[in-house]
Amino acid sequence: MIDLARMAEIVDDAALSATTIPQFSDERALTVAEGYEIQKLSMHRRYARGDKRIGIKMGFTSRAKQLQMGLDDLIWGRLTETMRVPEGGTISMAQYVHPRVEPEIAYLIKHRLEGSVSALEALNAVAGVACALEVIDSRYADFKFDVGDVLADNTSAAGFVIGNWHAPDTDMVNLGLVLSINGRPRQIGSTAAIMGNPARALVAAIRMAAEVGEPLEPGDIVLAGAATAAVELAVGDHVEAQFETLGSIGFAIIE
Ligand code: OOG
Ligand code: MG
Repeated sequence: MIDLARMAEIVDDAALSATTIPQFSDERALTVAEGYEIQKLSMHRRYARGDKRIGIKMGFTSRAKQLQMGLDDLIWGRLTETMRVPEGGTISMAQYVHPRVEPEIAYLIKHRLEGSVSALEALNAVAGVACALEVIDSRYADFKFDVGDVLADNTSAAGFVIGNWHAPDTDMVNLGLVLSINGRPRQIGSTAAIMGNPARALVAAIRMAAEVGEPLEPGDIVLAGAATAAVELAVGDHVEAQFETLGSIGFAIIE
């Protein structure tokens, strides 16, 4: 059996070269702990190349995503500087395998927070809230994985766009949103799809990051997880998401 460091190298190489790999679970299912350990080791390889962790992302926080992917464990992954895509910018298909986009909510952390906190305490530690789009790109063939696989693959994290920051007391519980591609609405939903209230995803993020000794720090970004199913992207697509109160964001895909 290959060791966790070797698996970290395999997922890291796949992400770097935008190529697919077979699921580790084809051989033997990884435990959740092993999945997170491989994720950590693979992210350390990225940091060694000069990339920097700038926050975390939550996954499977909505029923829509759980149903689409057939998994219902709450998961988290690390966001890095090179994943950030400017609002209104472009991404190059050459850097991805089979990217998808999903509408999310972002929080900007104001003070360090650790452990078990209430939603109110969590929101009091936030400097701003924004609408966001996440680009996910599983390194596994056919975008298929089990929970250990997806944790090892940094929960498919591949890019994200953040809209303008709004005041932290902006009501985020039930904001309507529309995700359109080339002007055609493809997903319609509400921020309430994220655990009934996206602040719950923030609470979970604070707890899970602290559990591994990487508590959220001032300036960190937290993505609360997709409110709808993810939509496949193709070269030439113009993606636009409109969120009630928070505004619109978008990007385009070039070759
Ligand atoms: C895993 C990542 C899930 C979300 O927002 O639920 C996620 C995947 O679906 O590939 O980012
Ligand atoms: Mg996501």
